[in-house]
Amino acid sequence: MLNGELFSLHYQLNSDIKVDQTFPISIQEMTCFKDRSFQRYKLERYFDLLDFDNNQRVNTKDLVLWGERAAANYEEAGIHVPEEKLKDMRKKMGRVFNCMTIFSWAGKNKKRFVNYGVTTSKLPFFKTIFRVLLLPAWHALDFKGNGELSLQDFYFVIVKPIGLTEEDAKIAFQVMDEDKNGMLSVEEFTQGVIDYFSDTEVTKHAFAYGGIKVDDVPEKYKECLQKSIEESWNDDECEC
Ligand SMILES: [Ca+2]
Ligand SMILES: [Ca+2]
Repeated sequence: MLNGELFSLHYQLNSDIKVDQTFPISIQEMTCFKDRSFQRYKLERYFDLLDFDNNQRVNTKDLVLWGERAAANYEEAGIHVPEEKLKDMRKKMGRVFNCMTIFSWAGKNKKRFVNYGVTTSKLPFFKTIFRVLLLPAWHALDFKGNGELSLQDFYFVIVKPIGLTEEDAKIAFQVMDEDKNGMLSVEEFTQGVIDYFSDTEVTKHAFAYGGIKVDDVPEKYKECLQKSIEESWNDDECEC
């Protein structure tokens, strides 16, 4: 039965109800030997995007700079960001980063950052904890105080500050706007970010930080990624 593919478990709850359930668990998943090369690629890419000052480490400075760039984008568009909001952002972004990286320990270099990301993503309750930690960052960057982001807000706040384009913003927004109402809720945003960090296979949230070049990803995932792009980033499973 354990042949490296899927296996089925047939069991009977009682004499009247028969359940035939297929568990989509591969041997790799059961034994924790998942191929994490695509997840590692995404984490390395994120590290490079976040290392604003290009000093091969990420720390609170980078994160605060993210918020300051976001505020500057609003100012440039004629939308004033009050000084209190900026102060609040600096405080919250610093705290968020310290919590997420054990006071910048995990951001000391790319290798450590990636290993830390992979290891923590395997922990129980990772998604719940990550979601809780992301909330203050969301509020810190919600300069307009709307509680949700339009495509333009998303571009100003998340995408442009990390050096990506409007096209990247459209791609990322499309894959994260789950209910297609043209606005990004905190739930949609946090789910996209969490999946970007933790999914080991190609899912639509691999594009949560914009377009990914097929040439850049590990060989095994190129075909899946190409398929996902051609099919407008749907989330159907793809055998890699
Ligand atoms: Ca840096
Ligand atoms: Ca939405």
